[in-house]
Amino acid sequence: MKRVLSGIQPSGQLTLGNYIGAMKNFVELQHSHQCYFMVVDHHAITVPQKPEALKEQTESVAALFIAAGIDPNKASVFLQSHVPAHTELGWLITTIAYMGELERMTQFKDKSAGKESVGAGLFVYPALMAADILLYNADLVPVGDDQKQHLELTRDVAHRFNQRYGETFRVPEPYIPQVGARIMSLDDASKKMSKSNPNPGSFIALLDPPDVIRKKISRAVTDSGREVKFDPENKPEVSNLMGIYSHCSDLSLQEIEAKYEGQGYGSFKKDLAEQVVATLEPIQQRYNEIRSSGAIYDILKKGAREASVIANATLNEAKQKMGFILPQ
Ligand code: AQP
Repeated sequence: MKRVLSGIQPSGQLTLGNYIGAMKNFVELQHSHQCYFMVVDHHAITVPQKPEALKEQTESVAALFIAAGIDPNKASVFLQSHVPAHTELGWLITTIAYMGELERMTQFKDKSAGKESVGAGLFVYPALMAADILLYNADLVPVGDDQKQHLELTRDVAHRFNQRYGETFRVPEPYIPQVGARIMSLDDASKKMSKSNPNPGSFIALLDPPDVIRKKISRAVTDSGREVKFDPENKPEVSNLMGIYSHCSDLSLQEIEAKYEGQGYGSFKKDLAEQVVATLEPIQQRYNEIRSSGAIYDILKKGAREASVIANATLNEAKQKMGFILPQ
C-alpha cells in the first residue's frame, strides 16, 4: 500500500479551507493508502501561541480529524510532539537545506511581512515539514495549493540527502485537489482563507453555528454583476464561492452555473449557505460527541505508537548514513 502523510497546525479554529484543501482528501485516501495524519503542534509555535489556547486547539484539531471521517483503525492520528523523531530529523534536515531556499518561501515572506521581529523557527519550519514527510517515506502528501512550495523543498532536500549519503528517503509527490486547492478569504478573494486571519468574517470555521455560517456567506464579498459564472480571473469572489458550493454538494461548476442562470447572487448565496451548513452539521455533531467522551487521548496514544515505529526506523537509518553513532 502506498503511504500518505499530512498534518494540520493547531494555530486557530480549522476553516472550510483546511477541510476542502486537505481533510476531505485525508478521508478519501485512508481507504486505499496507509495513512499518517498528525496535528503539527511544533509548527503552530512558529508564531506566538497562548499556552491554554494551544492546548485547546490541539485537542480540537485532533477531534475534528475523527469527526470529519478519519477512522483511527485505518489511519494513524497523532500529535507531532508525541513522536520526538520529528524534531530530531528536523534538525538534521536544517543542515541540508540552504538559506537561499528557505528565503524564497512565500509563506515565510507573508507571515513575517510587517513584523518587527520574527522567530527563527518560522524561517526554518519548512525543514521540519520536510522531516515530517521524509520520516514516513511518504509517497503522497495531500495538501492545499499553498503548501506546494514546501513540498518542492522537501523533494529537493530528499534528493540532496540521497545523493550525499546514499539512497535513504523516498521523494514524495504532492496530492492537490483540482478544484478548491486554494479556498479564498470571504472578504478578500486575493488572500487565501486562513484560520489565523484576525477577521472572523473572512473564514468559515468548521465549528461555526449554522446562523453564523449563513451570516458570513450573506456578507461575503462579490462583484457588482449578477452572473454566477466560474471565471477566477475576472470574477474571483464568485468563483471562490462556486468552488465551495461544488465541494459541499454533488454539483459540478457547470451545473451550478446552469442552475443559477439569470438569477443573480441572492438565491445562489442562500443555497450555498444551506449546503455548507448541511456539510458541517454532522461533523459538528460527531465532534461534540468525541470531545465529551474523552476518547481522543486513547486514539492519539495509539497513533503515536504506530507512527513512532516507522519514524524511529527512518531516523536511525538517516543518522547512521550521516555518521552518527547510534546508542547500543
Ligand atoms: N484556504 C485554503 N484552501 C485550501 N487548502 C488550505 N489549507 C489551508 N488553508 C487552505 C490546507 O490545509 C492544510 C493545513 O494547513 P495548516 O494548518 O498546516 O497551515 P496553513 O496552510 O498555513 O493553513 P492556515 O489555515 O492558513 O493556517 P495559519 O493561518 O495558521 O497559517 C494544508 O494542507 C493547507 O494546504
